[in-house]
Amino acid sequence: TTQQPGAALPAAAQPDDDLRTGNSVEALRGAVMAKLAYAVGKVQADASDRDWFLATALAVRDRVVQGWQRSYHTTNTGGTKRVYYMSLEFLIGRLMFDALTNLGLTDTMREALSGLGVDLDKLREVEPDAALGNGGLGRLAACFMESMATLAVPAYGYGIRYENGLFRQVVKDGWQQEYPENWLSFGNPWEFARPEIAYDIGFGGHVETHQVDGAPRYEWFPSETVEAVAYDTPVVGWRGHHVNTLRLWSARAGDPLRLDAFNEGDHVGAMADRVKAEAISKVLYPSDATPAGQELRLRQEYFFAAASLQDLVRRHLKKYPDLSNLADQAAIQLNDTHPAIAVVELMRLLVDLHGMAWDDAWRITQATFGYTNHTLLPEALETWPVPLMERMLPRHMQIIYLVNALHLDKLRAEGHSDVDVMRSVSIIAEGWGQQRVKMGTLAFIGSHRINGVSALHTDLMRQTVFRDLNAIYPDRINNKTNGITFRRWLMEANPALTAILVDVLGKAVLDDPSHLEKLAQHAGDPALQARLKAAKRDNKATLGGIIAARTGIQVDPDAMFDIQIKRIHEYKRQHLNLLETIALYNAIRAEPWRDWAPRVKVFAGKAAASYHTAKLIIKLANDVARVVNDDPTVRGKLKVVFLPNYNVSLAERIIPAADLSEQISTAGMEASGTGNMKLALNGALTIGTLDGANVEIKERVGDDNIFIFGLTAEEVAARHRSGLSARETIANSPRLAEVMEAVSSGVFSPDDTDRYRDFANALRDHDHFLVTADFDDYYAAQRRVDALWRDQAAWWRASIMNTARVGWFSSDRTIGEYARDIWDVPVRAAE
Ligand code: F58
Repeated sequence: TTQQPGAALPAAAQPDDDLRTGNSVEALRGAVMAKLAYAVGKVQADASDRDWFLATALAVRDRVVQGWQRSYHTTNTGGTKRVYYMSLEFLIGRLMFDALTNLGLTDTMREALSGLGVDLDKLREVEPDAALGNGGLGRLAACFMESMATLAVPAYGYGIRYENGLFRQVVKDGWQQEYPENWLSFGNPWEFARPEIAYDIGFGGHVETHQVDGAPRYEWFPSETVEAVAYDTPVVGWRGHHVNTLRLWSARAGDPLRLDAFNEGDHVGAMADRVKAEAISKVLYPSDATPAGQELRLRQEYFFAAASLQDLVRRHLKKYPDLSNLADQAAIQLNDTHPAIAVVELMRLLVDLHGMAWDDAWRITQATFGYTNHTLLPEALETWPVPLMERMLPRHMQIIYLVNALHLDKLRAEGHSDVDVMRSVSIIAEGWGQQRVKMGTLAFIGSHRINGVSALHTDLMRQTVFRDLNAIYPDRINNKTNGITFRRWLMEANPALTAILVDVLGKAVLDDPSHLEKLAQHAGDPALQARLKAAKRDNKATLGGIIAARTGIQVDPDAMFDIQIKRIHEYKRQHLNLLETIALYNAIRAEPWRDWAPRVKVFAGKAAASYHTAKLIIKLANDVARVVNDDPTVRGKLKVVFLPNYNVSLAERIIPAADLSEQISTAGMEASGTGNMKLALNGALTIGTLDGANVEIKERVGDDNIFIFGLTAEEVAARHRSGLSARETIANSPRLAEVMEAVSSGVFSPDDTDRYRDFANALRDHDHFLVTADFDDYYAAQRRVDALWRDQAAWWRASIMNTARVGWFSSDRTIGEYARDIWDVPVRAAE
């Protein structure tokens, strides 16, 4: 059809503010049409889904901005303390349904668009998934941002606006390949560029000392400066009461072009400085396999820490004459050690730039910072070579030495002398052939509170990595068990379940998840069970469609969906699951007539690009899938799927379709886990080890409603000390021996029979992650899962108990605890 020019333009009858803020079907429809015409520049007849998405997002954004400005005003005039959540990762995913849900506009918008012949759920799928994070740590930051807005905690998230988020995973012949994910290529309707908010960030150069009033003053003369430019994204909380800001920094070269060089014909060289400067915000987590990669990572850390501190100091000084009351006005939370250099930068700002006395500056710094630890794995604890620090941040290195010297002097004065203790609490590590700065120790010393992310993890922090520091400062370490935002992980991801919950429990459950507990009374109700089962079956059918589209594999929505979704890592033990899958496959083939509980095993997750074993595990999953899925004897009983390119949006589809949640890390290694919470909330039963937050999930859902197996953290530690051999374990388990032999000899890799030889031998020789030690117990637990599945009434009873009992894992509860115990800020009372 041909469209009359102008015919698609929005009705002039609509008053302007109605187009901006009106929430009726007509107002929203008019608003989207106006955006399509005037912001996107398209007529309806030519508009693609992407154009409609942009127009819709911009119309929704207008409605967010109102509350944003109100919140800004209230915070500014109220003189309330602000929270600054500093994180190198914000795994926010798609944002349209966050805004619609929290503003209560989803249904109205759906109706408004349908009047234009546009399907909101189709638009949902064209929004790029902002993958500005690797996994749990980044997603936690995103959930926290939403909960801080919900609880009206005045907060800024500070991070980096990576041009390329986490890579897009393509699986070719079973092998992972990485492709760049340019989420910004079609524009980002949620952000506001703030080119006027820009700070100079220095690198390199030298330090000069001069005397001021008889005392030395230090001045850093960087040899290079990069500009940090702000981009703001509003984060709207539940029911739209409060809106906070996620401020992400983009790197910009001071001078975009060396015009002299360009005019002399050196077109590429003329831009070299710019390329180097702007590399800082090019990619999330540059590979640290090379020195250049490590250096870039440290540049990212300092870049965003320094920009954020300049920003918050400027905000403070707009209101107060000096920085002496900074700690009363600002709480800065360090999301892991990645922003820990901020401790040193704040000292530099206070002492070198604002002339504050060292001791006062240190007191303020400590009172301002809190530090969250997310891992105890030694290989994941950040340390930086002193020579690199000295070259890149010479003044910071001096400050670190002084902080360390004063810290160790104070301990000596208090009577500490043990060399091992002094070595462990020193910020500088000797050895490995070179000195390194331990960022965890720096963050600990520079903070008034240090927290772990589950009860077990916090205990292990006290016993292992921070044992000596904890003995000296026993009040600093505290626990803050992670949580998830129920708006995204229940209401947006699983509208069918949400509708049932509202029906049974009343609308109040949307505001206060403690109402979920009442569901337990109905756990045995056959009618409720039937409704939930039907809703889950629909979710499984939808996921089945995605599986078929992406992999060509057909799955049966009536089979048990057994799900392991997370980064691929040996400590998370996807290979334990695969070995069990093979054992089950063998068992079914041996006795195909038995009444096996039909299962679909779904794996999804990305491996770090340079992590060879993790990539081999992906290949093994695909190899096992091919053999199992092609075998007619197990047809209808077992399917194996590796679903490529796991991300937040895919998680939103998988989680509501899960029956069984695999949380099978080596005990003591998974700090908390948060996928475990999302899956349990959506009614999946957990099979898991006593690790991370699984322990607390078990305490809440009850032993009958969870499948626990394997060594405890203590037993794992004892095993590691004893050095028990895996060969013996394998020899004692005929089932495991058979599986190991099959993998090792190439049963699943007939095209390359040596493919898994070394991998199998590594399990036989070291098995650091105790896959073999836990195998038999895991297999037995899986057979208990089968037995329960065969009793569907009992299964659904347990499923309901999971949903009913995990309300505590709301990130609103977690943020409430941070606000009370670490930040000392009030939160908005529940409705
Ligand atoms: C995760 N850490 C923990 N790190 O593994 C998980 O148990 C916990 O639930 C979660 O944090 C939230 O507390 C995590 O995701 C990373 O992604 C690192 C980021 C920096 C590069 C190496 C991975």
